[in-house]
Amino acid sequence: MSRIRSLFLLMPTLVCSIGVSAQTSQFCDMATPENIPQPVFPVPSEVQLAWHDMEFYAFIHYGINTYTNKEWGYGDEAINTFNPTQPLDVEQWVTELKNIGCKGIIITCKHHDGFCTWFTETTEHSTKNNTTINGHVDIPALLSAECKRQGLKFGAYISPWDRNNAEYGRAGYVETFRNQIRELCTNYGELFEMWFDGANGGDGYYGGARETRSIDASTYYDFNTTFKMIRELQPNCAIWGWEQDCQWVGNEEGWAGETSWSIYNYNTSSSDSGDNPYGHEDGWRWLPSECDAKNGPGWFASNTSDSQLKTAQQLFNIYLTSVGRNSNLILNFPPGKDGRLSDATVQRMHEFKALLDDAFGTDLALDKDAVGSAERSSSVRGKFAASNVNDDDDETYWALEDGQTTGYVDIDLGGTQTVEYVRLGEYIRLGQRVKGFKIYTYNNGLWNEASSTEETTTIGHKRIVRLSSPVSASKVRVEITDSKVCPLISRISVY
Ligand code: FUL
Repeated sequence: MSRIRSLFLLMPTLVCSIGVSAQTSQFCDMATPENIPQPVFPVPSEVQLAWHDMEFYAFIHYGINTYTNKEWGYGDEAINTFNPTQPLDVEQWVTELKNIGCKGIIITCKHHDGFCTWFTETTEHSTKNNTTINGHVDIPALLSAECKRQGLKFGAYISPWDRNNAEYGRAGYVETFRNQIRELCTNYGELFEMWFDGANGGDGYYGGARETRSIDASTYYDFNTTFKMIRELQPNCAIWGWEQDCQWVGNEEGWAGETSWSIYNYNTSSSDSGDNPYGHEDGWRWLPSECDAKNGPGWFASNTSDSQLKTAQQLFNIYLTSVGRNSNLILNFPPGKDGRLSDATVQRMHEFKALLDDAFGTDLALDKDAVGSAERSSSVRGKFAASNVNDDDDETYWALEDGQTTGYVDIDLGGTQTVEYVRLGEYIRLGQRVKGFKIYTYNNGLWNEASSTEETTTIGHKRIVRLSSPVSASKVRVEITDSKVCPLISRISVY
């Protein structure tokens, strides 16, 4: 065991003995009759816990590039290039995204081209100066209101790199950029996530200079000051990137590792950006991954994107390899020139939704008899019972005694069923623990180990295992075969 790791495991004991804040002391209940397990550090913050629960949300790339068929605008586009042929139908965006299960939407408020799609005071390069019939719109205002109306969370993408701004690369831009973020944090209600793209510097228009500007992203933006401001203005907002609350998974194909730790060992003294689909078993800080993926060929809609959309099965596979592997999924659905999601896009979304419903529509394990190989003692009856895994409450969990790192839960499905997916979850508030597990199915008096195409190593917030083929079973067993310390399992669902 590394020295850092052993220090973290010791931390609760040290902290308890010197007596500290209320927040820490909730982890120091060892001595109480309830017998709450100690945390395994690092553990997620409250912001990160809420972020994990978001699981699946949408990206919307929409702006000047939608009208130029480009992915990266140069920054010299005329303001009226942004020219929606119809009034923006944000109601349609939110309705369709909600229908496929997205819990929130993050929209590009400014991409690398520098065009601000809100009525900003920081630059003239904004929809506020657009004189087309439908282009004079404050898009975050419209979208955040519609998200609120339909019960989705709202988030903002803002590109640090700005190819329009004459001051980009110089001191002046840093304050402008911070003011843009301040506006987004102040005028559009609660943000659940802010996305700070890592693409930085290069050639651009830069107010007419048309040159290449390079910056050192680690110092230029003075992000420490900016992030402090965001935390004051939006205390519940997760900051994406720059080693804050969640990180890029390291690819844009929508997959995290089969082994996927939400903890990470990034090196603050190097340029390691923390991008990694696997995490680190002995990581020193909580830094979970987010998978960003496109529904078609580009991030922005183009004249040809409708003919190149991913199939519903591809989207479903992305869901399994991201949300199903302890990562969050941000899936991009870009509106077209008419300010609507195209008919082809919507049809594909409906097909995708049908696959999700077909796979996960009925939890066969819900509230069925669950029996554990053992159960942690507590003065509170049922506190750590096996029945906590299938009560549809992720705040309750099955636990073993300290020092016990293996054990199993059997769930009686109440009759023979066809089983194809098993979904698991750990009670991550007290740290990510499980390193290995196996699934067994019971049929005709025999237990058989279920085969899966996936490594069954980590669980984390959420793990979905698809069996190699559907199996008839009257019981399902989930056996924890290896864990850092006693496992805490909050969820076993069977589909
Ligand atoms: C990248 C950008 O360069 C792409 O245009 C897109 O916005 C993607 C989500 O992030 O870094």
